[in-house]
Amino acid sequence: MSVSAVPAPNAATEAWLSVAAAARRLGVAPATLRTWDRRYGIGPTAHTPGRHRRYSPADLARLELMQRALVRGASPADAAAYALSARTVGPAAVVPPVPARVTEDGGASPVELLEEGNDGRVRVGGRVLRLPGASRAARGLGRAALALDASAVHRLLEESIAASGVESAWDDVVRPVLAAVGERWAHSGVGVEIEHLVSECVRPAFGARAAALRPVADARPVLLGAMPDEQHMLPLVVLAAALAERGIPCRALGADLPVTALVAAIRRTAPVAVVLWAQLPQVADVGLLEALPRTRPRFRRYVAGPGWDGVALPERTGRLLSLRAATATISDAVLV
Ligand code: B12
Repeated sequence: MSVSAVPAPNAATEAWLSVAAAARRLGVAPATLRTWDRRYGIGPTAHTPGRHRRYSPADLARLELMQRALVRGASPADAAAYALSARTVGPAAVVPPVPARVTEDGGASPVELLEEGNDGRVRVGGRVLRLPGASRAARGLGRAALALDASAVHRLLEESIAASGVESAWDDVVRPVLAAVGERWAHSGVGVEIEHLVSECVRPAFGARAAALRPVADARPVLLGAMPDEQHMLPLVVLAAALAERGIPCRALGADLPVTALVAAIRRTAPVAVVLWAQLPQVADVGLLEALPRTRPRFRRYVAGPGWDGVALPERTGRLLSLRAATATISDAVLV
């Protein structure tokens, strides 16, 4: 049990809100508040002198707890039960631990399917993300992303990585959300801020995992970089973490890597392998691959990312098609 600073009701000093005002405050539709009230009994608890039911500060605090639990992946029924179980004592409320469901993918409960429209969408305050067939953890991450709740996004990422490892956290939780955010942008032109916020959380979460692991002593590193003019590089951060889980050291050189910097890094680190990411087709430049220096001992050359689709690759250049395939291929090549 943990104690939080949820404000106790103070009818004398704080305004009681109508459904519409409470909905605005919480960033949800008024219909959602009415549904929560009807279905889970989490609504206004008292009447004002007029006949309309209004939300007190304590009611709002309870709904905020419910939202927090939803963002962490709890079903609406569990989230409401959790919020209703919080006791208000004096100036602070005593709340039980948030029911997190980050590690399991038991499928949605009937109640949750009903709440989410049975169409694989998650909704926050009128914003919608399509996540058909996604895990419960991915839906929680989707909600946190839509709410622009960076600390919840970060916590969910850390919990997913700790619970199921880098590969599952990426493939089953993060990747579906990124793809859905990208789709939303492609169809509506909105949500770039969500893309940025999730990216800014993914980088440190997976980076911290890599930094926490000790590589095999004296192993030659794998160099990871995104092609010049390529800003997309999250899959490389994740690959570095997945390789770190196998003791393989990496030097992640980030986005938009100039050729001269790549060549300098190859000469200085004598890598065992080089991986070049192209998300966009226009940056997938075969000429750059051919211009890489020859070294002794040699390094293996790989390309990855959808930008290389359909590109005829030069000899002795491998194509990595997924995180798991990349981890396995590089591990096999390096740990011989
Ligand atoms: C996050 C993001 C950004 C971030 C990048 C942050 C960062 N530090 O990486 C920012 C905001 C910078 C950005 C910018 C832009 N973006 Co952007 N972005 C994305 C988003 C949402 C995720 C990118 C990502 O990490 N994908 C990785 C995974 C999630 O993609 P995936 O398709 O599931 O993965 C496939 C493979 O890559 C492979 N795979 C998956 N993971 C891994 C891991 C490894 C190691 C390997 C080997 C393989 C592998 O398996 C999948 C099956 O093929 C995508 C949407 C999307 N679907 O990818 C758009 C997307 C890539 N962006 C797009 C665009 C157009 C842009 C911009 C031009 C415009 C804009 N939105 O501002 C700029 C480009 C800037 C530039 N010059 O590079 C388009 C690209 C369309 C195209 N094919 O040309 C996309 C597809 C959005 C869309 N639906 O239209 N973006």
